[in-house]
Parts: sequence; C-alpha cells; structure tokens
Amino acid sequence: VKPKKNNLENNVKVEGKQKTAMNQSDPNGVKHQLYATAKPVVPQHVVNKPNDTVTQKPGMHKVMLLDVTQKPRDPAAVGQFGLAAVVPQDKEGEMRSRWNEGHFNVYLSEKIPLDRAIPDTRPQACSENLVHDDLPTTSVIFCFVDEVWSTLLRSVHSVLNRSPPHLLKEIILVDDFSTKEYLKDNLDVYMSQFPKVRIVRLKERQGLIRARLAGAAVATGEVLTFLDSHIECNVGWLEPLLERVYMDRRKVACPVIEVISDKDMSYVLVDNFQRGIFKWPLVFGWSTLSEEVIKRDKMKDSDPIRCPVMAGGLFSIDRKYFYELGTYDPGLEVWGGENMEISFKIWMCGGEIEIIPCSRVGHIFRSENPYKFPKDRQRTVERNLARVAEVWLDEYKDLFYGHGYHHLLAKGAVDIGNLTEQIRLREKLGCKSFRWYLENVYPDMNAPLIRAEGLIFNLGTRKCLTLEKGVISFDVCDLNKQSQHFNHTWMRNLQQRGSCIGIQGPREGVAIQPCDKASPRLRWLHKSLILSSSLVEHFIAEHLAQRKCLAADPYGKGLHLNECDSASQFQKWHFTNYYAP
Ligand code: LR7
Ligand code: MN
Repeated sequence: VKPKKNNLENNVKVEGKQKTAMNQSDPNGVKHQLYATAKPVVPQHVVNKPNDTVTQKPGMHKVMLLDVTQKPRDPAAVGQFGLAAVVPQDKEGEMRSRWNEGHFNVYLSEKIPLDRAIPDTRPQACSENLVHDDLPTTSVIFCFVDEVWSTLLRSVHSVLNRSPPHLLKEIILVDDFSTKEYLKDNLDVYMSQFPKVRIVRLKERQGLIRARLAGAAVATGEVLTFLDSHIECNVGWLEPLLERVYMDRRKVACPVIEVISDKDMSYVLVDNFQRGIFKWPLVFGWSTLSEEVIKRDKMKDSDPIRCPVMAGGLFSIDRKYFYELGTYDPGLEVWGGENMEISFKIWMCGGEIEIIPCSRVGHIFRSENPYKFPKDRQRTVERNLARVAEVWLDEYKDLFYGHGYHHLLAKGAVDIGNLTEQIRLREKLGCKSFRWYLENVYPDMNAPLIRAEGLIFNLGTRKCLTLEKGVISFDVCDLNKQSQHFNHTWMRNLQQRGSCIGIQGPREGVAIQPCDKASPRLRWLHKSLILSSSLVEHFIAEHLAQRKCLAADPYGKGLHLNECDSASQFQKWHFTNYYAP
C-alpha cells in the first residue's frame, strides 16, 4: 500500500477516496483545552454487564460492548471521542519538528488520552447480531519497529479495553529490533502492569513478515489476530471476527479499516461495501461494490464482504490453519507483498477472506515508512512481489512483469532467492490455479494474457505480416493463415509461437529470433494514436531499445528499422484484436 503524499492542508484522502470526518465539532460545544501531558490511564476491565449478554438463542449472545472509554473520565480531553485535535499556534513549530518521528502528527498523538473514546461506527444491525458463547480465544500480535510511544500504547490499550477478557489470551508485542531507547526498558516497565502483554525482542531486524512469524511461534491462543502498531480497535471489534473463524476455520476475517487522520488524529469513518482488491502490478486498493451487486445479493451494510485480497495488516486467522497453509513465505523481506502472498494462498488453497463490517479498527495511514529499510525500499518491495508472482501467478505472471517490472527479468537484475519450498508447498496443499482464482474469486478483474493478437495489418502496403520458414514477408491478409497470426505479449514481444521479431547484426536489421522474455532487444512499443474519443487508430511499433520504428518495405519486400515518422503509412500497423490499452 502506497499511501498518498502527505499534505498538511488537505483533507484526509486514502487511496484516492475522500473520507468524511466524523464529528469535527464537539457535540456538547465544549472547547477543547490542550492536555499539558498525556496521562496514561490504566484501564479497568468492565465485567460483562447483565444486559450485555442477553441471550436470545441458546448458546449465543449479543456482541459484548466492553468499553470503559465510552464514558471517559476526561470528556474534555484533546482528541476525545475521536474528534479532531488542534495544534495551538505557538506549538506548530514543535509539531512540525516532531512529524518525522512517525510521519504523522506525533505531537498531537501525545496530547490525546491513551484510552480515548472513539465513535461507534458500526452499522446499526451489529449491536443486535448474535455470536456464539464458546468462541475461540485469540492471541493479538503487534509487530513494530521504532513505533511512536503514544500510538503503540494506544493500540495496546484499545485491545485491552475493548476485547472480552476471556477471549483475549494474550497480546504479543514483537519488537523488530527497534533502535529507540524508550522501546526498551520503559516499555518493559509499562507493560508489566498488564499480565496479558508479552514482549518478544528480535536480535536482528527481520522485517514485518518474519516478525509476525516470531509472534505466531509463541502464541497460544486458538486464533491469531495480527494488527499494525498504530491502530485503535473500536467497540465490539473482536467477537465478530472470531465468530467467522468459529463458523469455518478456513475463513480469514478482516475488520473494516477506518482512518485515524495523520494530521489531526480524528477518527474518520470510511464508506461501506468496500472490497480489498489489487491492480497490476500487484498493487493493493479498495473498490466499492456496485449498486447492482448489492441489490442482486440483497446485501446489508453489516454483511461480510468477500475480498480477493486483504490489505495485509489486520486480520484473524485460526492458528493451526495458518500453519497448515505454511504461514507466510519467510523469504519475504521487511515490508510489502506478503498481503498478496497470503491472500492468493488462502483463496487458491481452499480458504476465504472476508471483511466484517461489524468489526472496525482505525489505522494511522502514513505518507512514508517511518523506519529505515536495510536495503533499498523499492528493490525490496519488487523482489518480494517477484517471489509472489513466481510462486502463485502461473502464466499470469507476465501481467505482473509487463506492468513496469520488465527489468526484473533481465539476467542478474535481481536475486529473488530460492523458491523450491514455496512451490513444493503449493503442490503439497493441492492449491488451485491462478486462473481459477481470477474466474471464481475476482471475476471482475481484467487480466488478458496478451495485449493484442491476430493479423498485423500494414497501412502502407495494405497487406499483412507473414512469417514462413523463418522469413518475414507480406501477403494478402487472410485470417485462416496461421503464418499471419501474431501476439503482442506483455513482454512487448511481437510473437508467433516461439519466434519473435527482433533486431540483429551489425546493421541492426529486423530479424526473426527465438523468443526470450528477458531480452530487451525483442521488445516493441505498440503506440496508439487517439483520433477522437471513440476512434483509436494507426499503431506504430517502436523498438524499445533502439527508439526506431518498424517499417514495411513499400514494395512488400520485408521489414526495416527506420527513424520513426508518424506521417508514414508504412510504419503504421494494426492488430485484429486489442485487449489492453
Ligand atoms: O521491518 C519492519 N518491521 C516491522 O515490525 C517494518 C514494519 N514493521 C511493523 C510496523 O511497525 C507496523 O506495525 O509492521 C507493521 C506494518 O508496517 P506499516 O505500518 O509501515 O505498513 P502499512 O500500514 O504502510 O502497510 C500495509 O501493507 C504492509 C505490506 O507489507 C503490511 O501488510 C501492513 O500491515 C499493512 N497495513 C495495513 O493493512 C493497514 C491498513 C493499510 C491499508 C490499506
Ligand atoms: Mn500501518
């Protein structure tokens, strides 16, 4: 997930979607005074009130609303009830200077109570929904590296305060080799007041993937619940997640991820009916279900939503099932791609991913990672993605490489490491194909295996490219002739079976060569000229390495590589069918 660039003046935007702030002004008209210092409040656990557990069906009860913070002791505190907090004018300098400690408003985070109330944003039906009395217990796992003190604590308090104690087996904090002093002894001391909190310290930086695995390895709850370390769990968040896992242990349940503004720390409600999806090249995003689908499936705003992929950071999964699935690929480094990996693995190997609207958790979306990448960030992420593509995408991996990652295919460009274990795991689990996944889980995804295909018609000669016995020529166009059928692939090859059009020799003449996805010398950019809004015409094939264009000999005697000339009809080509822009 690449969050938007931060801009102090702008409203909160996530993934291009405008979010509406909840209550910007205090409903009671109370003017907010700044807290001089954040006072950590040791929350008490409220024992289940009788009317929290009205049983309507044997063995079931309404979701418990254990929350000491709904009637906070300090209703006038800054940021209380999830309201926007304001930085006084004379503190703006301090605020700015502290911004980069976490790439959000660290100054304000420190001023608002660690156990503040936030608005109950659940759809109405949620408070009436029943869950089972004998839900499984969970271990909540937070991994973190150099997390801001106040947000880490607020994350932990929100879990302690808003989870039914009998379901919360433990909270495991995995310190991924943080460098900040306050995360050492101070954290141990602070957390020692909560018997349920355990701290695991990694001896070297592992990255979030292996840090989560280190947490899972010591977890004893029946369900693992992973959370980012800058979140606030909303009221009633846990039971609806566990309920899904209880119903079917192969269900992986995600809360709705709401937004805690990085600028004013307000708790912002997000739109309903959002699905986690990806676009090429494996970029996570949100997509709202269409009205049509909502009507067709008679969906209520409280119904679980099946998601092709999860955002990554927040989910509950049966612990044993997590291990049956082979956990994460431990070869993924630092950050990124693991959400794709686990999502494909879950769906293709028999599980399901759901967003549960009755479970809501706020997350601070930051414009930049506030920690260092041991190696280059971009290289780390693209290497992770290439591992995922190689193991899970089958023939569709060309779509991944073809959307800006061609360079990864060049020999020696990247060492993605050994994949034997991952491929063996996929076989052992008997997982379905990526094609099955696209057809059954994400049918609205546009994933053509090639960019264009059919006859390649030349506008100058009015004839079609013909490849016979390794020799290119032109002939009268005839759809029945296999020798005239070519593909324009995601690797931008002009390809007929194993043969590709390339350039060769000292004079860089056009030549037929064996196809090789890694070779930049076989790549052709097929440009479109948009004549009007509805008319796209005249395609030019430009050699990517040479920046010269494929030109037909006016007398139909083969092909040349000429200086590009958009006026020349002999340089314009047209495929029978186009699948990609
Ligand atoms: O090396 C690291 N070691 C860590 O322990 C790097 C990170 N971490 C910790 C970090 O402190 C944090 O608690 O891992 C957690 C996630 O890192 P973030 O908060 O920097 O990630 P993010 O919120 O920017 O990104 C999302 O995508 C990631 C891809 O690898 C992870 O899956 C994150 O968990 C995920 N976050 C969410 O899903 C929250 C909602 C975002 C959206 C949409
Ligand atoms: Mn995060």
